[in-house]
Amino acid sequence: RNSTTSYSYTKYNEWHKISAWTARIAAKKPKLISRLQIGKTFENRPMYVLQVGKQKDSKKAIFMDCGIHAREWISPAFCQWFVKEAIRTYGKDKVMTNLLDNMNFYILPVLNIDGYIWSWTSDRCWRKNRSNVTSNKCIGVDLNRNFDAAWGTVDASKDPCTENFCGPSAESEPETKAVAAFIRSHLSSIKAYLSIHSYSQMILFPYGYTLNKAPNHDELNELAKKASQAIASLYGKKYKYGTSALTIYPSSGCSDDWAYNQGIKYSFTFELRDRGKYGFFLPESEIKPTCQEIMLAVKLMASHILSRTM
Ligand code: 0X9
Ligand code: ZN
Repeated sequence: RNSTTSYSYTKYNEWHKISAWTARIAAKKPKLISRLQIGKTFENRPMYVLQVGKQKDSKKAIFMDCGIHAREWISPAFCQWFVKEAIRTYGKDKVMTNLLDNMNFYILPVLNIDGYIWSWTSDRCWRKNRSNVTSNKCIGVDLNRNFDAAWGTVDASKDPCTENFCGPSAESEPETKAVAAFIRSHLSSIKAYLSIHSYSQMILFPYGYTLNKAPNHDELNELAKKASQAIASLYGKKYKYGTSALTIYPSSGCSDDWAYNQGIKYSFTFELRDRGKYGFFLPESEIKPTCQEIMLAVKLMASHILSRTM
């Protein structure tokens, strides 16, 4: 993999190519896409969200974060795929046309940009951001432990040298703060929060930090089940579904639980392919089928959410 490789939806793209792509696609489809800057990373890089939808001031929206964990490269690949497919099928596919006519998608293609770059240049297995305010000896906060949802409790470490270091305080990290501030300022429109990760093939919903059931547990479970069936209908891949705490493991400070507690009633985490054969090093040949199957799930969920929040 070298710097002469050009941008492709079926390859893993370096950050500078994804960044250029956000500008290019917004310029190419100004009626459907706007690029917003929601903040800056620890290393001062601008964080971009693509707003995708026909009406710029839509009353309904879905927020999707990709790349909160640096090494989960299939996640940013899916956010890029989603935007491409949305504009490609708008006006052709009934479901997508209805979605984009009636709601906005806020797509954050890479939440943890500094970490993503580090995973390309220095350590392919890097998970956290690159913040070093708390320690000279160890770098990085796990941004999916840094949200203000039972912060610093289950599966969160106060030791900066661990993979699940939750930071000195909730929202201590500029990346977390930028996302949380954006969500807070769009709470009247955002109906759903999707957080895209890998790997293990799961569809998770609140809570992660407690075994208690969420108030609308049954609806979330039913929607996750239908999404899982939609995924399996394409290539037969099995995605488990259930609450985070019971299905993957209990953990605190995650973006999905925080968003849910802000009143966003539809909050899901997707763990994409595979189940461990390649793990984070999913071959590029699996980008397309993975994105295709997850696209079905996201469209199904979005349609349900649109009809239920009319
Ligand atoms: O541990 C995580 O942050 C996620 N898994 S990963 O292997 N991609 O790191 C799962 C988060 C699930 N959501 C909650 N626990 N709230
Ligand atoms: Zn992850």
